[in-house]
Amino acid sequence: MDKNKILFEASQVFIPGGVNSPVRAFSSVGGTPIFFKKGSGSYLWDENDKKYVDYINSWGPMILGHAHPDVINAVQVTAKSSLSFGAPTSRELDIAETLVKLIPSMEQVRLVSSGTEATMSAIRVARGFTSRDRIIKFEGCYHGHADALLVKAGSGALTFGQPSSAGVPKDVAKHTHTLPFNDIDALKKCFKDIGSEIACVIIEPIVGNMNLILPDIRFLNALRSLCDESGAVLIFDEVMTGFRVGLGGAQELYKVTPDITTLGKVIGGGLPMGAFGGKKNIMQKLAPLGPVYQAGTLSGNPVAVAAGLKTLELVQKPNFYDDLSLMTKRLVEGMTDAAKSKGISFCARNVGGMFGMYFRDKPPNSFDEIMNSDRENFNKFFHSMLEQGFYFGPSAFEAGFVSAAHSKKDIDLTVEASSHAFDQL
Ligand code: KE4
Repeated sequence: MDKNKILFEASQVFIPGGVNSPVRAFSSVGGTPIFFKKGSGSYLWDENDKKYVDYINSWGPMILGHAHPDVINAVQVTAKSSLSFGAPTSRELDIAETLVKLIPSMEQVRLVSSGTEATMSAIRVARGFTSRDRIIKFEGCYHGHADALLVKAGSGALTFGQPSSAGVPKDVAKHTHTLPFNDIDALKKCFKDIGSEIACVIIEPIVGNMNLILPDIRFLNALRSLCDESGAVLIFDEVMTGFRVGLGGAQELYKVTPDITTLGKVIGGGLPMGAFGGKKNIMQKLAPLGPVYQAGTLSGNPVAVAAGLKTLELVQKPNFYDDLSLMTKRLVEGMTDAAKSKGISFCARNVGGMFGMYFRDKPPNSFDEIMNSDRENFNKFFHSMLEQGFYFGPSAFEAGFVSAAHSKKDIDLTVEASSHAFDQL
Protein backbone atom coordinates (compact mmCIF):
# COMPACT_ATOMS: atom_id res chain seq x y z
CA MET A 1 0.00 0.00 0.00
CA ASP A 2 1.20 3.48 -0.88
CA LYS A 3 2.17 5.17 2.37
CA ASN A 4 1.54 8.57 0.77
CA LYS A 5 -2.13 7.62 0.30
CA ILE A 6 -2.41 6.28 3.87
CA LEU A 7 -0.79 9.39 5.35
CA PHE A 8 -2.79 11.78 3.17
CA GLU A 9 -6.09 10.21 4.19
CA ALA A 10 -5.15 10.24 7.85
CA SER A 11 -3.84 13.81 7.68
CA GLN A 12 -7.11 15.06 6.25
CA VAL A 13 -8.83 14.02 9.47
CA PHE A 14 -6.80 16.42 11.57
CA ILE A 15 -5.42 19.01 9.13
CA PRO A 16 -7.60 21.02 6.71
CA GLY A 17 -6.96 19.48 3.28
CA GLY A 18 -4.31 17.31 4.88
CA VAL A 19 -1.65 19.97 4.39
CA ASN A 20 -0.26 23.02 6.13
CA SER A 21 -0.01 25.03 2.93
CA PRO A 22 -2.48 24.65 0.04
CA VAL A 23 -0.07 24.16 -2.88
CA ARG A 24 1.18 20.96 -1.21
CA ALA A 25 -2.19 19.25 -1.71
CA PHE A 26 -1.64 18.64 -5.45
CA SER A 27 -5.10 20.18 -6.09
CA SER A 28 -4.17 21.63 -9.48
CA VAL A 29 -2.27 18.57 -10.77
CA GLY A 30 -4.41 15.88 -9.16
CA GLY A 31 -3.18 12.74 -7.46
CA THR A 32 -1.81 12.17 -3.96
CA PRO A 33 0.76 14.47 -2.39
CA ILE A 34 4.13 12.93 -1.61
CA PHE A 35 5.08 12.74 2.07
CA PHE A 36 8.85 13.13 2.38
CA LYS A 37 10.88 11.81 5.26
CA LYS A 38 14.42 12.65 4.24
CA GLY A 39 16.43 14.97 2.04
CA SER A 40 20.13 14.97 1.26
CA GLY A 41 21.80 17.17 -1.35
CA SER A 42 19.61 17.20 -4.47
CA TYR A 43 17.60 14.17 -3.39
CA LEU A 44 14.42 13.49 -1.42
CA TRP A 45 13.03 10.18 -0.16
CA ASP A 46 9.34 9.63 0.48
CA GLU A 47 7.74 7.36 3.09
CA ASN A 48 7.88 4.46 0.60
CA ASP A 49 11.65 5.03 0.38
CA LYS A 50 11.24 6.18 -3.23
CA LYS A 51 14.03 8.59 -4.26
CA TYR A 52 13.44 11.80 -6.17
CA VAL A 53 15.60 14.55 -7.64
CA ASP A 54 14.18 17.68 -6.01
CA TYR A 55 13.33 20.74 -8.14
CA ILE A 56 11.29 22.53 -5.45
CA ASN A 57 14.02 23.12 -2.84
CA SER A 58 11.19 23.74 -0.33
CA TRP A 59 10.00 26.55 -2.70
CA GLY A 60 13.41 28.19 -2.65
CA PRO A 61 15.20 27.94 0.73
CA MET A 62 17.29 24.81 0.10
CA ILE A 63 19.66 26.46 -2.39
CA LEU A 64 22.65 24.55 -0.94
CA GLY A 65 20.77 21.26 -1.20
CA HIS A 66 19.14 19.33 1.63
CA ALA A 67 20.91 18.71 4.95
CA HIS A 68 24.07 20.58 4.02
CA PRO A 69 26.51 19.41 6.74
CA ASP A 70 27.77 22.92 7.57
CA VAL A 71 24.21 24.26 7.97
CA ILE A 72 23.11 21.28 10.06
CA ASN A 73 26.19 21.70 12.25
CA ALA A 74 25.51 25.42 12.75
CA VAL A 75 21.95 24.59 13.81
CA GLN A 76 23.05 21.80 16.18
CA VAL A 77 25.74 23.90 17.84
CA THR A 78 23.39 26.87 18.29
CA ALA A 79 20.47 24.76 19.52
CA LYS A 80 22.57 23.41 22.37
CA SER A 81 22.66 26.92 23.86
CA SER A 82 18.84 27.10 23.89
CA LEU A 83 16.43 27.73 21.04
CA SER A 84 15.13 31.18 21.81
CA PHE A 85 15.58 34.05 24.24
CA GLY A 86 13.08 36.75 23.25
CA ALA A 87 15.98 39.13 23.68
CA PRO A 88 18.64 40.50 21.33
CA THR A 89 21.57 38.26 20.36
CA SER A 90 24.87 39.05 18.66
CA ARG A 91 24.08 36.82 15.70
CA GLU A 92 21.08 38.99 14.81
CA LEU A 93 23.60 41.82 14.46
CA ASP A 94 25.76 39.54 12.31
CA ILE A 95 22.97 38.67 9.88
CA ALA A 96 21.70 42.27 9.77
CA GLU A 97 25.19 43.45 8.83
CA THR A 98 25.44 40.70 6.22
CA LEU A 99 22.09 41.54 4.64
CA VAL A 100 22.82 45.27 4.56
CA LYS A 101 26.21 44.54 2.96
CA LEU A 102 24.75 42.21 0.31
CA ILE A 103 21.65 44.30 -0.46
CA PRO A 104 23.02 47.87 -0.47
CA SER A 105 19.55 49.44 -0.92
CA MET A 106 18.84 48.29 2.64
CA GLU A 107 20.31 50.72 5.19
CA GLN A 108 18.45 48.98 8.02
CA VAL A 109 16.68 45.64 8.25
CA ARG A 110 14.27 43.92 10.62
CA LEU A 111 13.88 40.15 10.90
CA VAL A 112 10.54 38.34 11.04
CA SER A 113 9.50 34.69 10.72
CA SER A 114 8.03 34.42 7.24
CA GLY A 115 7.77 36.14 3.88
CA THR A 116 4.16 37.02 4.67
CA GLU A 117 5.22 38.85 7.82
CA ALA A 118 7.91 40.65 5.84
CA THR A 119 5.54 41.97 3.17
CA MET A 120 2.74 42.72 5.64
CA SER A 121 5.15 44.75 7.78
CA ALA A 122 6.72 46.49 4.76
CA ILE A 123 3.30 47.71 3.64
CA ARG A 124 2.46 48.93 7.12
CA VAL A 125 5.68 50.90 7.47
CA ALA A 126 5.17 52.38 3.98
CA ARG A 127 1.65 53.47 4.94
CA GLY A 128 2.97 54.90 8.21
CA PHE A 129 5.79 56.72 6.44
CA THR A 130 3.52 58.30 3.80
CA SER A 131 0.29 58.61 5.84
CA ARG A 132 -1.45 57.18 2.76
CA ASP A 133 -3.66 54.09 2.50
CA ARG A 134 -3.68 52.91 -1.14
CA ILE A 135 -1.31 50.20 -2.35
CA ILE A 136 -0.55 48.87 -5.81
CA LYS A 137 0.17 45.23 -6.61
CA PHE A 138 0.29 43.29 -9.88
CA GLU A 139 -1.87 40.47 -11.19
CA GLY A 140 -0.10 37.13 -10.86
CA CYS A 141 2.29 38.34 -8.18
CA TYR A 142 2.00 36.66 -4.78
CA HIS A 143 3.29 38.28 -1.64
CA GLY A 144 2.03 35.95 1.10
CA HIS A 145 -1.41 35.85 2.66
CA ALA A 146 -1.84 39.16 4.50
CA ASP A 147 -5.37 40.53 3.94
CA ALA A 148 -4.28 43.58 1.95
CA LEU A 149 -2.49 41.34 -0.53
CA LEU A 150 -5.24 38.79 -1.18
CA VAL A 151 -6.87 41.16 -3.64
CA LYS A 152 -7.57 40.89 -7.34
CA ALA A 153 -8.28 43.60 -9.87
CA GLY A 154 -11.69 45.21 -9.56
CA SER A 155 -13.93 45.38 -12.65
CA GLY A 156 -11.86 48.30 -14.02
CA ALA A 157 -8.19 48.64 -13.13
CA LEU A 158 -8.91 51.73 -11.04
CA THR A 159 -12.03 50.56 -9.28
CA PHE A 160 -11.61 49.28 -5.76
CA GLY A 161 -9.79 45.97 -5.38
CA GLN A 162 -11.95 42.92 -4.82
CA PRO A 163 -10.95 40.28 -2.22
CA SER A 164 -9.38 37.21 -3.86
CA SER A 165 -10.10 35.22 -0.70
CA ALA A 166 -13.07 34.81 1.60
CA GLY A 167 -12.51 36.45 4.94
CA VAL A 168 -10.89 39.58 3.51
CA PRO A 169 -13.20 42.53 4.19
CA LYS A 170 -14.13 44.66 1.18
CA ASP A 171 -13.11 47.65 3.30
CA VAL A 172 -9.57 46.28 3.38
CA ALA A 173 -9.44 45.17 -0.26
CA LYS A 174 -10.66 48.53 -1.57
CA HIS A 175 -7.32 50.15 -0.76
CA THR A 176 -5.42 47.71 -2.98
CA HIS A 177 -5.24 48.30 -6.73
CA THR A 178 -4.14 45.42 -8.92
CA LEU A 179 -2.56 46.29 -12.27
CA PRO A 180 -1.32 44.13 -15.14
CA PHE A 181 2.39 43.21 -14.84
CA ASN A 182 4.67 44.74 -17.51
CA ASP A 183 1.91 47.14 -18.64
CA ILE A 184 3.48 50.62 -18.61
CA ASP A 185 0.36 52.42 -19.87
CA ALA A 186 -1.85 51.01 -17.10
CA LEU A 187 0.83 51.99 -14.58
CA LYS A 188 1.08 55.56 -15.86
CA LYS A 189 -2.71 55.96 -15.92
CA CYS A 190 -3.03 54.73 -12.34
CA PHE A 191 -0.36 57.13 -11.08
CA LYS A 192 -1.93 59.97 -13.06
CA ASP A 193 -5.29 59.35 -11.40
CA ILE A 194 -4.35 58.44 -7.83
CA GLY A 195 -0.57 58.86 -7.57
CA SER A 196 -0.76 61.30 -4.65
CA GLU A 197 -2.76 58.75 -2.63
CA ILE A 198 -0.46 55.75 -3.13
CA ALA A 199 1.48 54.64 -0.06
CA CYS A 200 3.45 51.97 -1.84
CA VAL A 201 3.82 49.67 -4.80
CA ILE A 202 4.77 46.06 -4.08
CA ILE A 203 6.11 43.92 -6.89
CA GLU A 204 8.01 40.71 -7.49
CA PRO A 205 10.73 42.27 -9.69
CA ILE A 206 11.18 38.86 -11.30
CA VAL A 207 7.91 36.99 -10.86
CA GLY A 208 8.00 33.42 -9.58
CA ASN A 209 4.34 33.04 -8.66
CA MET A 210 2.73 33.00 -12.07
CA ASN A 211 5.52 30.67 -13.17
CA LEU A 212 8.72 32.60 -14.05
CA ILE A 213 7.93 35.92 -15.75
CA LEU A 214 10.67 38.48 -16.45
CA PRO A 215 10.11 42.23 -16.17
CA ASP A 216 10.46 44.60 -19.11
CA ILE A 217 13.27 46.88 -17.89
CA ARG A 218 11.29 49.88 -19.18
CA PHE A 219 8.41 48.83 -16.91
CA LEU A 220 10.67 48.65 -13.83
CA ASN A 221 12.30 51.99 -14.71
CA ALA A 222 8.88 53.61 -15.21
CA LEU A 223 7.79 52.22 -11.85
CA ARG A 224 10.85 53.67 -10.13
CA SER A 225 10.39 57.14 -11.63
CA LEU A 226 6.61 57.21 -11.01
CA CYS A 227 7.22 56.34 -7.35
CA ASP A 228 9.85 59.09 -7.13
CA GLU A 229 7.45 61.64 -8.64
CA SER A 230 4.49 60.67 -6.45
CA GLY A 231 6.28 59.96 -3.17
CA ALA A 232 5.06 56.36 -3.17
CA VAL A 233 7.38 53.78 -1.56
CA LEU A 234 8.65 51.11 -3.97
CA ILE A 235 8.79 47.66 -2.36
CA PHE A 236 10.63 44.85 -4.16
CA ASP A 237 9.35 41.55 -2.86
CA GLU A 238 12.49 39.43 -3.20
CA VAL A 239 11.33 36.70 -0.83
CA MET A 240 11.82 34.23 -3.70
CA THR A 241 14.42 36.01 -5.87
CA GLY A 242 16.65 37.19 -3.01
CA PHE A 243 19.91 35.17 -3.06
CA ARG A 244 18.23 32.87 -5.63
CA VAL A 245 18.70 34.73 -8.95
CA GLY A 246 22.05 36.18 -7.87
CA LEU A 247 23.89 37.44 -4.79
CA GLY A 248 22.30 40.90 -5.06
CA GLY A 249 18.85 39.65 -6.09
CA ALA A 250 16.74 40.95 -8.97
CA GLN A 251 17.48 44.57 -8.03
CA GLU A 252 21.16 43.96 -8.75
CA LEU A 253 20.44 42.20 -12.07
CA TYR A 254 18.14 44.96 -13.33
CA LYS A 255 19.95 47.84 -11.59
CA VAL A 256 16.67 49.26 -10.23
CA THR A 257 16.77 50.31 -6.58
CA PRO A 258 13.69 49.87 -4.37
CA ASP A 259 12.98 51.80 -1.18
CA ILE A 260 12.19 48.60 0.74
CA THR A 261 13.15 44.99 0.00
CA THR A 262 11.40 41.98 1.50
CA LEU A 263 13.30 38.71 1.91
CA GLY A 264 12.63 35.16 3.10
CA LYS A 265 13.30 31.55 2.08
CA VAL A 266 17.09 31.37 1.38
CA ILE A 267 17.97 33.74 4.26
CA GLY A 268 16.60 31.19 6.74
CA GLY A 269 18.36 28.23 5.13
CA GLY A 270 15.18 26.18 5.59
CA LEU A 271 14.14 27.50 9.01
CA PRO A 272 11.39 30.11 9.54
CA MET A 273 12.82 33.50 8.58
CA GLY A 274 11.82 36.64 6.73
CA ALA A 275 13.17 40.17 6.65
CA PHE A 276 12.26 43.61 5.42
CA GLY A 277 14.66 46.49 5.10
CA GLY A 278 15.32 49.70 3.28
CA LYS A 279 16.03 53.37 3.66
CA LYS A 280 16.81 54.39 7.21
CA ASN A 281 14.32 57.28 7.21
CA ILE A 282 11.55 54.78 6.45
CA MET A 283 12.72 52.03 8.81
CA GLN A 284 13.06 54.52 11.67
CA LYS A 285 9.26 54.78 11.66
CA LEU A 286 9.14 51.35 13.27
CA ALA A 287 8.57 50.78 16.97
CA PRO A 288 10.28 51.22 19.34
CA LEU A 289 11.56 54.39 17.61
CA GLY A 290 8.52 55.42 15.61
CA PRO A 291 4.74 55.09 15.47
CA VAL A 292 4.50 51.99 13.24
CA TYR A 293 4.05 48.92 15.41
CA GLN A 294 5.56 45.60 14.34
CA ALA A 295 6.74 42.72 16.54
CA GLY A 296 7.37 38.96 16.80
CA THR A 297 8.13 36.47 19.57
CA LEU A 298 10.51 34.46 17.39
CA SER A 299 11.76 37.31 15.20
CA GLY A 300 15.53 36.86 14.79
CA ASN A 301 15.36 33.38 16.32
CA PRO A 302 18.94 32.29 17.07
CA VAL A 303 18.67 28.85 15.45
CA ALA A 304 16.99 30.17 12.30
CA VAL A 305 19.59 32.95 12.11
CA ALA A 306 22.40 30.40 12.49
CA ALA A 307 21.04 28.42 9.51
CA GLY A 308 20.59 31.63 7.54
CA LEU A 309 24.03 33.01 8.36
CA LYS A 310 25.77 29.80 7.31
CA THR A 311 23.72 29.67 4.09
CA LEU A 312 24.54 33.30 3.28
CA GLU A 313 28.22 32.59 3.98
CA LEU A 314 28.27 29.64 1.57
CA VAL A 315 26.41 31.38 -1.28
CA GLN A 316 29.15 34.03 -1.27
CA LYS A 317 31.72 31.48 -2.42
CA PRO A 318 33.36 32.53 -5.71
CA ASN A 319 31.36 31.44 -8.82
CA PHE A 320 28.48 30.09 -6.68
CA TYR A 321 25.82 31.74 -8.84
CA ASP A 322 27.67 31.32 -12.13
CA ASP A 323 27.89 27.58 -11.50
CA LEU A 324 24.27 27.40 -10.30
CA SER A 325 23.05 29.33 -13.32
CA LEU A 326 25.00 27.10 -15.72
CA MET A 327 23.55 23.96 -14.15
CA THR A 328 20.03 25.38 -14.32
CA LYS A 329 20.59 26.44 -17.94
CA ARG A 330 21.70 22.88 -18.72
CA LEU A 331 18.35 21.68 -17.41
CA VAL A 332 16.15 24.16 -19.27
CA GLU A 333 18.05 23.81 -22.55
CA GLY A 334 18.08 20.03 -22.28
CA MET A 335 14.32 19.79 -21.70
CA THR A 336 13.61 22.33 -24.45
CA ASP A 337 15.68 20.29 -26.93
CA ALA A 338 13.96 17.08 -25.82
CA ALA A 339 10.52 18.63 -26.34
CA LYS A 340 11.52 19.98 -29.73
CA SER A 341 12.69 16.55 -30.88
CA LYS A 342 9.24 15.21 -29.92
CA GLY A 343 7.33 18.05 -31.55
CA ILE A 344 5.88 19.24 -28.22
CA SER A 345 5.01 22.92 -27.73
CA PHE A 346 7.28 23.64 -24.77
CA CYS A 347 9.88 26.19 -23.74
CA ALA A 348 11.85 26.97 -20.59
CA ARG A 349 14.20 29.59 -19.22
CA ASN A 350 16.16 30.35 -16.07
CA VAL A 351 17.48 33.23 -14.04
CA GLY A 352 20.24 32.01 -11.74
CA GLY A 353 18.95 29.00 -9.83
CA MET A 354 15.29 29.62 -10.65
CA PHE A 355 13.56 28.35 -13.77
CA GLY A 356 10.24 28.40 -15.57
CA MET A 357 8.90 25.81 -17.98
CA TYR A 358 5.92 26.51 -20.19
CA PHE A 359 3.76 24.35 -22.41
CA ARG A 360 3.52 26.99 -25.11
CA ASP A 361 5.73 27.99 -28.04
CA LYS A 362 7.20 31.19 -26.63
CA PRO A 363 8.09 32.21 -23.06
CA PRO A 364 5.23 34.29 -21.58
CA ASN A 365 5.74 37.90 -20.57
CA SER A 366 2.39 38.58 -18.92
CA PHE A 367 -0.33 37.05 -16.77
CA ASP A 368 -2.63 36.63 -19.78
CA GLU A 369 0.07 34.87 -21.77
CA ILE A 370 0.88 32.40 -18.98
CA MET A 371 -2.83 31.75 -18.48
CA ASN A 372 -3.11 30.37 -22.00
CA SER A 373 -0.41 27.75 -21.62
CA ASP A 374 -1.39 24.07 -21.85
CA ARG A 375 -2.16 23.03 -18.28
CA GLU A 376 -3.29 19.54 -19.28
CA ASN A 377 0.12 18.82 -20.80
CA PHE A 378 1.82 20.31 -17.76
CA ASN A 379 -0.13 17.99 -15.45
CA LYS A 380 0.68 14.92 -17.58
CA PHE A 381 4.36 15.95 -17.67
CA PHE A 382 4.39 16.55 -13.92
CA HIS A 383 2.99 13.09 -13.14
CA SER A 384 5.24 11.30 -15.61
CA MET A 385 8.31 12.97 -14.12
CA LEU A 386 7.08 12.23 -10.59
CA GLU A 387 6.63 8.58 -11.52
CA GLN A 388 10.17 8.53 -12.90
CA GLY A 389 11.53 10.08 -9.66
CA PHE A 390 11.78 13.78 -10.52
CA TYR A 391 9.86 16.20 -8.28
CA PHE A 392 8.69 19.47 -9.84
CA GLY A 393 6.29 22.02 -8.36
CA PRO A 394 2.71 20.66 -8.41
CA SER A 395 1.35 23.65 -10.30
CA ALA A 396 1.76 25.13 -13.79
CA PHE A 397 2.04 28.52 -12.11
CA GLU A 398 5.08 27.95 -9.92
CA ALA A 399 8.74 28.44 -10.69
CA GLY A 400 11.24 25.60 -10.25
CA PHE A 401 14.55 25.60 -8.41
CA VAL A 402 17.97 23.99 -8.79
CA SER A 403 20.37 23.73 -5.85
CA ALA A 404 24.16 23.84 -5.70
CA ALA A 405 24.00 20.12 -4.88
CA HIS A 406 22.49 19.18 -8.27
CA SER A 407 25.06 17.34 -10.38
CA LYS A 408 25.42 17.17 -14.15
CA LYS A 409 24.30 13.57 -13.83
CA ASP A 410 21.12 14.63 -12.00
CA ILE A 411 20.39 17.13 -14.76
CA ASP A 412 21.14 14.72 -17.61
CA LEU A 413 18.97 11.99 -16.08
CA THR A 414 16.20 14.59 -15.66
CA VAL A 415 16.47 15.60 -19.31
CA GLU A 416 16.37 11.93 -20.35
CA ALA A 417 13.27 11.39 -18.22
CA SER A 418 11.65 14.48 -19.72
CA SER A 419 12.10 12.92 -23.15
CA HIS A 420 10.03 9.91 -22.01
CA ALA A 421 7.50 12.28 -20.42
CA PHE A 422 7.12 14.24 -23.67
CA ASP A 423 6.51 10.91 -25.46
CA GLN A 424 3.44 10.45 -23.29
CA LEU A 425 1.85 13.79 -24.22
P1 KE4 B 1 5.86 32.81 3.18
O1 KE4 B 1 4.88 33.52 4.12
O2 KE4 B 1 5.22 31.61 2.51
O3 KE4 B 1 7.19 32.49 3.86
O4 KE4 B 1 6.25 33.82 2.01
C1 KE4 B 1 5.23 34.40 1.24
C2 KE4 B 1 5.81 34.85 -0.08
C3 KE4 B 1 6.06 36.20 -0.26
N1 KE4 B 1 6.58 36.66 -1.42
C4 KE4 B 1 6.89 35.82 -2.43
C5 KE4 B 1 7.47 36.37 -3.70
C6 KE4 B 1 6.67 34.42 -2.30
O5 KE4 B 1 6.98 33.59 -3.33
C7 KE4 B 1 6.12 33.93 -1.10
C8 KE4 B 1 5.81 32.45 -0.90
N2 KE4 B 1 6.01 31.60 -2.03
C9 KE4 B 1 5.24 30.39 -2.10
C10 KE4 B 1 5.62 29.65 -3.38
N3 KE4 B 1 5.01 30.20 -4.51
C11 KE4 B 1 5.44 29.53 -0.88
C12 KE4 B 1 4.87 28.14 -1.00
C13 KE4 B 1 3.60 28.00 -0.22
O6 KE4 B 1 2.75 28.93 -0.23
O7 KE4 B 1 3.44 26.90 0.38
